[in-house]
Amino acid sequence: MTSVMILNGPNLNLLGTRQPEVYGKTTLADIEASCAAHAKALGISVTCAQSNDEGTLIDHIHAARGSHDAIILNAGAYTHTSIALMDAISSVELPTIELHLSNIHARETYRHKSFIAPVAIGQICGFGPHGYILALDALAARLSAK
Ligand code: CA2
Repeated sequence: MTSVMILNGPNLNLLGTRQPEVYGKTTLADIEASCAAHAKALGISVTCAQSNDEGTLIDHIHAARGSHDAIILNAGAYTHTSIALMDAISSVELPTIELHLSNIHARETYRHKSFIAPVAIGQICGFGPHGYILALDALAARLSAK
């Protein structure tokens, strides 16, 4: 069975509890539950993880090699700063979708730069929690076509 790792980075554990005007009222647990349900309908499996620590995120990416077929990564603010995360994605050679709840291109200019984008197969941003569902659909289509 196709297996996807969904990895969320710093502060995303606070979703639904703080700044709902920016990031909405949906919690990370809600997102993970809807991803699990949608993955089941697609006939794929998902594993979800979140960390506020850059090194732990890199460890999850390394561990995905051999156990998962693809990654959905919302690296949070590390998107805009982390060459280490870029190198980790590059090294595992797994198709990775860069995901953001907000439209990073419509926000502050420092959010326009992504170190993940050059090593991702694509970027989904601006669709809120539904972006994760779009990412699962995109991966299901891509992996079944191979
Ligand atoms: O839009 C996204 O998904 C982001 O990855 C979210 C990051 C931000 O730094 C990126 O530029 C875009 C921030 C996540 C912070 O999450 C919070 C959730 C609730 C309350 C406070 C922060």
